[in-house]
Amino acid sequence: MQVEILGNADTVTEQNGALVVKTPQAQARVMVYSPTIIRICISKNFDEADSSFAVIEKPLDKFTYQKLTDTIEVSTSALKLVINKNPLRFNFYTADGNALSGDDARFGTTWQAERVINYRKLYADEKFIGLGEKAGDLNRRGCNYVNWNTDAAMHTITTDPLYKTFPFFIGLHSGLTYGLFFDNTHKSYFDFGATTDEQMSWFGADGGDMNYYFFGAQSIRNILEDYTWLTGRMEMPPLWSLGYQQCRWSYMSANEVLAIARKFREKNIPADVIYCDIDYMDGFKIFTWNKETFPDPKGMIAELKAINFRLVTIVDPGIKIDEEYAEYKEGVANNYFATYPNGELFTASVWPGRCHFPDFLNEEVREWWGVSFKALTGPGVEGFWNDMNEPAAWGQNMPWLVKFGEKFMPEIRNVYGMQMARATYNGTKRILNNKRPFILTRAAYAGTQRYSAVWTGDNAATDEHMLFGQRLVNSLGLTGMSLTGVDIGGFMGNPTPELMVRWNSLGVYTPMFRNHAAKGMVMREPWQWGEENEQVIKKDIEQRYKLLPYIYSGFYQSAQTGLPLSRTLAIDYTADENIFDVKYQNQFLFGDSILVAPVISTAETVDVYLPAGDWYRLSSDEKYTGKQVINVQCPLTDLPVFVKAGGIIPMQSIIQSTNEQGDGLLFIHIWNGSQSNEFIYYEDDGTSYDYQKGAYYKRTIVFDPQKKEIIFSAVEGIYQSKYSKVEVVWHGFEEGVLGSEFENGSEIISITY
Ligand code: MIG
Repeated sequence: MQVEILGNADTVTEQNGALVVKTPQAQARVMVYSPTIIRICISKNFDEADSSFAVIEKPLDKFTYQKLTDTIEVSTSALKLVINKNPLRFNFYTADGNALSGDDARFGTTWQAERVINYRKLYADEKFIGLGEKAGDLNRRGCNYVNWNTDAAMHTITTDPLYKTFPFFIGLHSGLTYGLFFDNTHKSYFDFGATTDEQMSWFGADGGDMNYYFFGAQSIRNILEDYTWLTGRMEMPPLWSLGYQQCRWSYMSANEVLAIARKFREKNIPADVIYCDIDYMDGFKIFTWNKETFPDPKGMIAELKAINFRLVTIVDPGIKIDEEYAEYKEGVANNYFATYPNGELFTASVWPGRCHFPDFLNEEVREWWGVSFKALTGPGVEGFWNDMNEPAAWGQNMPWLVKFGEKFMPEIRNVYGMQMARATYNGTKRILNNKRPFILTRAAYAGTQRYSAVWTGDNAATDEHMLFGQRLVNSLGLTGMSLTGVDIGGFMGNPTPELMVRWNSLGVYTPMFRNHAAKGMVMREPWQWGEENEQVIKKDIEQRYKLLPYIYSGFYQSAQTGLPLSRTLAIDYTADENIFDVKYQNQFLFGDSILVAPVISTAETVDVYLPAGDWYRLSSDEKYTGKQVINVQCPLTDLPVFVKAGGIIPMQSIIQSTNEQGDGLLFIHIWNGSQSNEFIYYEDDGTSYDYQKGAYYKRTIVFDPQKKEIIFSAVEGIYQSKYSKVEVVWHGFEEGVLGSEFENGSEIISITY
């Protein structure tokens, strides 16, 4: 096999706003998307359609560059790209000349047959974070990864690849930050200096173009904002999806579903969601119900609604080969399924038996899939769980000649799940009229945040999986995915009661709080762990419900800026070496002000690293000084959770579900500190899209310790808050500061203390 190395620039021209540089091997196009985002696409045959599943923005029409003797320099207000012409290499600098990242001078971009690889300079102190759902440590330096969406059943904490593909990472060195998104759907590779004698890092793919976006903003927050500007942000999720979710493979009948839901209400354990896994269907045929065990879905869902439960049902992509089955007949008649190159339908076996697989890359197929959800929305389902969409079948390896439209499996696999989620989201959104659907998907590609939440697949009931899961959630947050979760309690195996309790307490601080277990595992509901544990689990779930005003505002922030709810400490404490220590790497900020230290179930005390600033333990208000390791008690009743000094956390009284009106009291908790702080409080009806037409309630709460003042800005938006009274709750202030209450009007309120 030949190696081709990108050679000398022959010509430099301008075409539709792009700078086009031709070499004997390929042409490179340089496009500027914003002052901090520059795209390079090196291709042997550039496709003028230039489509992307991930990117939703277009390049600028014009940008500034300068042709010099040996180089071309592209300049924006933030970045300088120096293009060496002979041979063609790309090097990025900040506008003031600090080297951010660039090609390895010897190799740069290369091809070996269809495989295209970019070799890059590696800095001695360079760290790498990102890639979403990937095994390993927070700092990915010295590791290598493959993106190839896989049904990773029985995976361990070192398994790679897993279910999803997010070819986006952030590099950190010399006090600088940059991001790189490789928008290529083929099987891809990332090597962060794993086996190059510290000489290079590299990434590439089995086919397609060397097509990447370089992000040069000088903070991780700004890089995430840019990345989610480019690939889109999540919409406001339905509020009910942020409550407690009870799942199992499977609640086997309508009676069982109802009995479980009723038991939550009898026991006064808050919950919002119950799931039907695959057994609700008739022979695993998607969009059907088992007539014996679920004889009256509409009646069942009406009963669930009457006690404020929502139902989420699973759908898999595989459509059973069955002449009596509408979706099979329609799919065959309209050529909606993946084929072999000779036109025969591709068949593989999965739960329903022999199946065909919808071509979700085809718009018409997505429309058809979307409309088919009427069988589920008709009886009242509002949440749709997309499983097995890597795509999975028994035996895993679908042949590479399977065809989707004009494209083949090697190019499609990594986006198949995302396109299924897209079809599910767009379809159900339309059918549900003005109601927000909840979509959950297992497979994903960059940009999936626009359509769906994700969970991390089949984990196991061990302490190590619990900690690993938190790392996955934190890392998914670095790729635009904010509404994420793991199977709490562990999918495979049975947790000890201690692990169940501990994991549930961490679930309170997981963006999606869902308890799930595999078939054959012991029952997992909160009351299965003995009376005493039940009370602890209940109290933790209640804590989740108290925090919902804070959590919902946090998702508003995700929807506005792309900042995730669960944030690795690397986002805000990038320069602090200690946060990368494997001992502390699982710690995270949950929203702006809460720091959580995950801890195994058997520990009675744990070392926690508190970054710079002052911190209070949430459960006791005990105060600590940061930039040091503290050792704290961590009984199962008290996960180590801290609040940043100056933290502002809106909370509500306990409710049993988000459908309840509550007592109308909004508590604004404030922890004293020397630094001023602000919090954007956001509220809307939680279920409709009216917020997009102004029906929201938003105000900025400012804590100003210099002026000893707390200011609630005037309210923006026309939504009437469901809280009629606001009460400030003071933590760490001098004795004598009393509770301050006011009617929740829309004017500015200032409270001095
Ligand atoms: O082959 O639907 O990850 O959450 O319970 C297993 C049954 C199929 C895998 C999912 C899991 C789900 C299970 N599914």
